[in-house]
This record gives sequence, structure tokens and C-alpha cells, in this order.
Amino acid sequence: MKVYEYKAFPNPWRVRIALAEKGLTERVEFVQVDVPQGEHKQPAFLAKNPAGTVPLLELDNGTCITECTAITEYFDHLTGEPTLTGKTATERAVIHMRQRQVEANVLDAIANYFHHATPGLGFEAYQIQAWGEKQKEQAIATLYRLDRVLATQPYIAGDRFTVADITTLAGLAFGDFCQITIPETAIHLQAWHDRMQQRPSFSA
Ligand SMILES: N[C@@H](CCC(=O)N[C@@H](CS)C(=O)NCC(=O)O)C(=O)O
Repeated sequence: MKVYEYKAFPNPWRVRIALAEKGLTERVEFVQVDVPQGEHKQPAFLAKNPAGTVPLLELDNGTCITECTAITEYFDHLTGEPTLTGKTATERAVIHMRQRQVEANVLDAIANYFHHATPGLGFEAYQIQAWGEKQKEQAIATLYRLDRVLATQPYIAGDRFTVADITTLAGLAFGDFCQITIPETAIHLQAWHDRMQQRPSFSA
């Protein structure tokens, strides 16, 4: 299988972390797509992913899968432990819930701030500055909420590392890139982030 990515970007990093956690990195051929030069909007890549985003997983039979959560789910079904998306009905629902919350309100909110309220990639089709700023506020408010969650549990979705932790890590990395950092008083979130950096998958 192939993963199309631009290595320095946060969403491809989510897939790299998932692969490392699952011990699957060696089974993947990585193909670099030059996003800053707009290669992801060229016909050859759009034929694989009409949305023109990376990462993209291409299976040996030609099936193309986008969205980091869907790609992670695929990896989870390839091997058993450790599960990143949960096994029991409750686990799966709680992990899905937290993943969705951090994806919408941290990672995507920061991406929206980047694309709308900063020069973004430099070739943004349209920008709504005020909405971008609002998205930044949303992301920071969510970081405070996560701090309260992490005061009572070690990981974003409970007592184990999951896809929700991966998504939060990518959100914070994106935030770092556009000067949105963990608030000083969010000590539980900071402690979690320090622990995450000790995981071998962090440098994936
Ligand atoms: N929700 C998507 C987000 C993918 C995404 O936005 N990727 C960024 C790179 S971090 C991208 O391709 N941006 C190019 C663009 O928006 O033009 C996922 O989970 O894969």
C-alpha cells in the first residue's frame, strides 16, 4: 500500500503516528506530494482524491482512502492490538466522540484560522478573516476544555492512547506553526503533551 503525503504537514503526521503505533510503517511506501507547489491540485492527484488533500492511502487493488480517521480505521482492522479506535461498543463511541470533538474544534479550527486569517498556503481561493479569527478562539477554548478532561484521565479518550490523542497532537503541531500554543494555565494538557513526546511514534 502507498501513502501520499507531504511529510512536514500535520494531517499526514496523523497517519504516520498511527502506522508507528500499529507497527505497520514498514508495510507502506510513502509518496511525497508537493503541496506548497500545488501538486495536490493537479489532475494526476485529483484523479485519486478529488478533494485535493493529503494524506491519501492507496491500497494494492487501487482503492483510494482519504480522511485520517478512515485511514486509521483501516489500519486498526489490519492488525489487532493496540487498537486506536476501540473494541467494545462503549469504547468505540467514546473514542469517536472525543476524536470528532478535537478534530472539529482544535485541528480543523486551527486549519481554518490558518487558511482564512493568515496568508495560509499563499494561494488561498477565498478568505473570511473574521471567521478565521473566530475559529482561533474556538480552538483555544477547546484547549481549556481538554485541560479539564486531562485533569481526570491520562488520555484524551480515557485510559489508553487512541486516535483522539493523535488528532490532538496534530492540532497542537498545526497550532505551533501558526503561534497558537497550549495556554500557560493548562497544566494537565501540557503534562499530557510532555508525555506524548516520549512515545516513539511522536517522531514518526
Ligand atoms: N480531514 C482531512 C484533512 C486533510 C488536509 O486538510 N490536509 C492538508 C495537509 S495538512 C492539505 O492537504 N491541505 C491542502 C489544501 O487544503 O489545499 C484528513 O483527515 O485527511
